[in-house]
Amino acid sequence: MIKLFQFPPALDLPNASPFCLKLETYLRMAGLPYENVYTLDLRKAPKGKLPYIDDGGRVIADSGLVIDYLKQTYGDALDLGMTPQQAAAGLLLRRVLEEHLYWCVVYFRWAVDAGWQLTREAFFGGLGPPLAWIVPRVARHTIMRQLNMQGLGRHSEDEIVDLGAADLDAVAAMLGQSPYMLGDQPRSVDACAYAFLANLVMVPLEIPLKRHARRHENLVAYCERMRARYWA
Ligand SMILES: N[C@@H](CCC(=O)N[C@@H](CS)C(=O)NCC(=O)O)C(=O)O
Repeated sequence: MIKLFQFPPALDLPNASPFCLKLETYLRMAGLPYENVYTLDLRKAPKGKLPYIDDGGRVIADSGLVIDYLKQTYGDALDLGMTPQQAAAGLLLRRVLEEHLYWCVVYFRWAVDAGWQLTREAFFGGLGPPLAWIVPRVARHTIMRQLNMQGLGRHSEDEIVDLGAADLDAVAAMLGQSPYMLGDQPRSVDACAYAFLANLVMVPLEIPLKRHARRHENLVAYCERMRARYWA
């Protein structure tokens, strides 16, 4: 059985890490049996990040590379018959969500004080002293450095709202009135879209981007549709 190493559930979602939620949603969409191994320990993660899997001794890290491996090993019924245009649109959507919108959300969760209070409680509230004093500080410091190195953390708060809002507007326009991101059928990219959108729309973290996402009724309905189908 596939072992899925990921953070424990938080923020009223199966996972407050969009990458972890993406991979678990994909496993459910593909109908692959798996078992969760919840951890906060990144030292054993092959690339120092979660999620990763152990499939009978084959350890693979990175949600996208894991999904590629799962498709090659167990088949790819979800994406069967996709046109090259659909495949390209799916890839572009993933890149926007994972490489850009993600950092906007990270900024409001970790760098802005109001978000940080809730993030600290949700992710580290279970730790006792002395870890409760050390781990959140170190984690926040690391993430602030990542934000700065990535570049997004150098913008002002208002600029980051506008940048993230533009991503959300584009995703909402792409979805339109379709039930799924690439049309009538759920595809593997929906695991990613659901994970990133639910981490805004469905969490009790009142950040400006959540308000913006919730103004798009089709995005809210999409999250509810995906949750009902794969997470009921
Ligand atoms: N490209 C990776 C990204 C995974 C990722 O960024 N995971 C974050 C949680 S959302 C993490 O483990 N961060 C810990 C750190 O960077 O120290 C994937 O698709 O799995």
